[in-house]
Amino acid sequence: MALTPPAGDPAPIAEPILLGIYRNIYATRRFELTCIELYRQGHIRGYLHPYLGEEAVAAGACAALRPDDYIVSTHRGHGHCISKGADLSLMMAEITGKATGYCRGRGGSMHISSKQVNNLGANGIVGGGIPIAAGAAMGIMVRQTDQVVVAFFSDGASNNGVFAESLNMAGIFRLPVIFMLENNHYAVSTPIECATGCCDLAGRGPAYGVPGICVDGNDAVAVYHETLRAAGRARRGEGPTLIEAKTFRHGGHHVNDPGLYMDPQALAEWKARDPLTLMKQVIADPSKTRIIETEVESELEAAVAFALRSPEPDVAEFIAGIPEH
Ligand SMILES: Cc1ncc(C[n+]2csc(CCOP(=O)(O)OP(=O)(O)O)c2C)c(N)n1
Ligand SMILES: [Mg+2]
Repeated sequence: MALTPPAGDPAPIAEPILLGIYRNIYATRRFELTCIELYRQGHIRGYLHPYLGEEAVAAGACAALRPDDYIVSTHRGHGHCISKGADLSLMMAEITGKATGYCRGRGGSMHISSKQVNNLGANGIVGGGIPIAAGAAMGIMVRQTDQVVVAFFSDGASNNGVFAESLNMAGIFRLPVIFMLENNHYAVSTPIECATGCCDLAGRGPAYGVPGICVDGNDAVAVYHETLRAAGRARRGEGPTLIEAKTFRHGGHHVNDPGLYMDPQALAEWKARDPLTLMKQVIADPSKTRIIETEVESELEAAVAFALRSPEPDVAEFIAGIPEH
């Protein structure tokens, strides 16, 4: 399979970018653990799909983007939103269904979106965000700006028809879109080996004229470099890229799924390569990571307090209004 080989010797990353990546991995980790706690206490209802273990994909990818670039997210989308720069208080209020949230409490965890940070939205429909990203990229092409769109989605979504249709369209029109396939090796309880006969999903890209690249999704720095390269190609009018970031969930599909079907040895191996630990090793200065951790903890504490004291949406206005932020 003709995959584009990983390019060697990327330029070193400036320290503020590395610290930003660490901040987003740490913030996502702590945000997800806090959400699980709030779910157990009954403050969050419905489904909750933690991004635990996959944080480096969003943090690495979004660090390579500009504020005016777009992302399209998934049902497992808190990490994408945080890494694109979202406010933790407005996110927490949204996820707890409060009127002060990003979408006035109407979206919740699986439909959070934010005009402020150009997050075109999470999506409860698996694969539903992929054509939205291609459409947004078409809009960029028509407006002739040099923005890019990153579509996050996972292995299960890549077996849906919309994946093929979107890659085909992106290949034809050379759309400025990056397809970020977060291969966490499961779609609910179905392991990837039972869902596809091919081993590298990035290999599907060249079939549509889209370069396909595999990257270690637990290595945020590697994800950053590949995204930066793909974004550069897109901005120069050279078209889309499919990046397969290989990673693993640290638990079940959703908060109430103990994940007993997961291969314990694989889980242990991936946990030993925890993206948070790996990024801490890259920074290699505990005094710097400690400052970030302290800042995130107080932001998170304020976010929970804000969400819990915020009012529920007014039922009388339920069908009126669009997201404010
Ligand atoms: C179109 C569609 N089919 C099925 C579902 C039910 N469903 C919700 S999550 C999920 C698994 C998705 O797997 P994957 O795309 O690998 O995402 P991951 O959960 O691994 O992030 C399924 C089948 C859905 N929400 N939408
Ligand atoms: Mg998956």
